[in-house]
Amino acid sequence: MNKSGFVSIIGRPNAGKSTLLNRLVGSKVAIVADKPQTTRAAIQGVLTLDGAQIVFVDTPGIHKPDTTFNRRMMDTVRKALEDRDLLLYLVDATLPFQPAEEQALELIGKTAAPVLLLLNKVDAVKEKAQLLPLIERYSAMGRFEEIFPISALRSVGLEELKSAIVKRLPEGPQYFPDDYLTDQPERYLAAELIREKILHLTRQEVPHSVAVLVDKFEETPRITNIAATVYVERVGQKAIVIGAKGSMLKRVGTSARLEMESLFGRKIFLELFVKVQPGWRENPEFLNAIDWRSMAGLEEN
Ligand SMILES: Nc1nc2c(ncn2[C@@H]2O[C@H](COP(=O)(O)OP(=O)(O)OP(=O)(O)O)[C@@H](O)[C@H]2O)c(=O)[nH]1
Ligand SMILES: [Mg+2]
Repeated sequence: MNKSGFVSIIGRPNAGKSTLLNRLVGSKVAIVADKPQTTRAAIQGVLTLDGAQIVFVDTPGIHKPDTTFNRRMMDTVRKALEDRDLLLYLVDATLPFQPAEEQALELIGKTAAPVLLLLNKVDAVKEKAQLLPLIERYSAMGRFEEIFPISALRSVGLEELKSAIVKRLPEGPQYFPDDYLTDQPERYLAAELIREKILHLTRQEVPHSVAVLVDKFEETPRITNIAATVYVERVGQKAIVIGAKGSMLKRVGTSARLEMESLFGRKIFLELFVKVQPGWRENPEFLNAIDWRSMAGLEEN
């Protein structure tokens, strides 16, 4: 008998959802950064086990949207709550209960799927007793079937978690081949890796203002030629992303290229450009252009 199903990973920004997805599928499919709203689209990561296939869906952090772009992100989250076999609700357990968590909990209150609560980042919690008030607070809601303390970063508690997930999956076919890891095209992952490096190297308002579009993705027998444009919202941000004599853009390009070479298993030639696109977060055409699913005419799932 084979089991399979769709499992969405949800929670507040920065809880560690993308880190968890990468650990669960054993490969980097989603970018990770210590900045809220790193993930902007739903990303599938597929784990194929003996007799079971789990399609995880990583989602943007649940937040109060203030731009058209952020409203689209929240639409993505809402879609990822529909028709799921199971939801994983991730919380940063190094923090006391956050009032902002209420909005996120309200969303899952309206869904039908069973939910597991994952108290993440326990590697950074010195006194385990610190978890007790959180456990009490969340148990009292009566919405969670089970609570797992985990560390996505250090892969602690993930085997128990996988077993608990498989146990709850319905009987079903294997949807994807054994070696299938994600629904994202390499072209989109390349843009994401470039954005990740910028998130790591810049701060304050720059991360939110950055979008990356791959203009060329050309595979030749020896090398893949990639050209991408980094969009920012203001001239000052362009200066930051380029850096003195191009030093910042060079660091971004080199680290993105090295990671692409290791992930794609090929030599990469990467060219980066920086452009100012004022107000892109309110520009529907631009938002469609950075959303690979809408470009490919695909529905979100
Ligand atoms: N100490 C510790 N840090 C973690 C753990 N999991 C994730 N992090 C860190 O938390 C930060 C956010 O991780 P992400 O995986 O990007 O979080 P996210 O929930 O996907 O965030 P958004 O995409 O912005 O919603 C990164 O700096 C991670 O390294 C963990 O188990 N322990
Ligand atoms: Mg994320």
